[in-house]
Amino acid sequence: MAKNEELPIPIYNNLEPVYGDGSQFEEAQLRFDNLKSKFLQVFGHSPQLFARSPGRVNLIGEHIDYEGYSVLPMAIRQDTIIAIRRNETEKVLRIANVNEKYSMCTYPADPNQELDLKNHKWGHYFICGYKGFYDYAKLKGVDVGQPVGLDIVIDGIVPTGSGLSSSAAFVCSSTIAIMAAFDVNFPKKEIAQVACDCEQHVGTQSGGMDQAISIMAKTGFAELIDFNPIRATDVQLPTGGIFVIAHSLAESQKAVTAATNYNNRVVECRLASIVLGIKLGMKPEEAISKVNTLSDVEGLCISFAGTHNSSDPVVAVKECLKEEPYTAEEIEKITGEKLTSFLGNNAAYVDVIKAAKQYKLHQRAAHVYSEAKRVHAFKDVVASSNLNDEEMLKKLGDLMNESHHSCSVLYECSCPELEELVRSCRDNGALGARLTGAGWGGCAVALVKENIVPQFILNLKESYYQSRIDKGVIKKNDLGLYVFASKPSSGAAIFKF
Ligand code: NG1
Repeated sequence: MAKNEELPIPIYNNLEPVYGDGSQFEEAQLRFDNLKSKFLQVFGHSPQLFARSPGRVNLIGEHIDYEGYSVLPMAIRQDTIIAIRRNETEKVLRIANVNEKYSMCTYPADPNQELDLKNHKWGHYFICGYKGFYDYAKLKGVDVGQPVGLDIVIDGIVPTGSGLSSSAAFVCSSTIAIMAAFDVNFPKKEIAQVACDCEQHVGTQSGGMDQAISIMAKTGFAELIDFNPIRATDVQLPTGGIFVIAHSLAESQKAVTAATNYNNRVVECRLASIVLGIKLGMKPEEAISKVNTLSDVEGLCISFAGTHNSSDPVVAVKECLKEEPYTAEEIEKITGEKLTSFLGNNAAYVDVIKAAKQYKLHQRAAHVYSEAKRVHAFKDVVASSNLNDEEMLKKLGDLMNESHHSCSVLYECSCPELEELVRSCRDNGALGARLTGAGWGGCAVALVKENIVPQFILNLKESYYQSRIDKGVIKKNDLGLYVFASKPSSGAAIFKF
């Protein structure tokens, strides 16, 4: 049987395979009906087809996908649905949204257009998929003819700025919808890579986790996602534990803060890996041209650790990178080259260099290597035959707590609200809790024993949310949108009714 990642995106003629036959099905039915009416109302004709892709919660492995390391997320039921139709008469892309908050965006039907990143618009995420589709069709030698107009309506229910990957759900569903509108389909692993690469048009130098899980998820399983090439391995979680997702209510504006937060960390990791390479024997020119990520120099770090009777790359980090932050000048002295000269060909990196005052190479590298280990430890616990479910859950919770500590202290991607929320989850009986996704706001994920989930959520409402309801930050009736239990859901799909 072909592996999941080798298969094309499934095409269904009814909602059941994705949404089951319970209340989720009814909710989906309503959304699809509504989307169809909106499409008819805005464009005066019916959509050709629909595509959907889910958000995700990352269970462990934060900020390491772009360093080439495996991560362990699961898809959530919240998704983005797109209705699409080719429009041969008008050569424009008209992108509407069922949510009135987002007014219609129009773009030329030109796959070579550049996105205006200084003027961020919600429709940009669709254009990422549009550009990605044309680039990939060209690469594969698939003739899709001259660009035509597209009419699109979007319905996204993955909360934005929450670390649950609303952006990837949007980009993946866009990419798939466009492919389906042109009657082409590719293996899931290729689409995941295309969606990952093309999301970079919006300015973040993201890794491939979100797109990979959104495309390849399977109901009932978390997935261990490996990169280069992208692969997904099913991970069956132990029974008796449930993941509860809770929003800190601090919005994480990843695209807007990229230069000081997300992309800054990508650059710090790149610099850490180059400096490690040089300190461990590489020539500066060689390190600059060959080393891109911390995984590229892991072998050198492990060899070094071996001389200290260890196999832990963090030993090399401790020995070779000072704890005090580096200035640009200090790094340039080691590399013998200006940062702008070897990072200058990437506009996002240039923005980082302009904004950064110092670079915390030691801390970022220590986080990445230790977090990469925790992912494997998590997978090994789940696969272990010597532990009962109770013992497994306890160990998984401990790993999640360690991951949070590392994100917070070494990677500095937490924020006061997330710290309070994670503490509150633990105080209310979670076996483990951590920030999830990019951080700097957004959600926490807590591992909770199944039999206490309702009480846990009630207590969390009292301890974390009530004061925010009182201050008018959220409405009491909307609480279900901000804190909910989640089971592993299915991945991307196309619907032709
Ligand atoms: P979110 O939480 O969706 O912003 C981002 C990146 C991931 C990964 C995590 C941190 C995108 C689309 N996704 O996720 O690739 O690096 O941060 O682990 O930028």
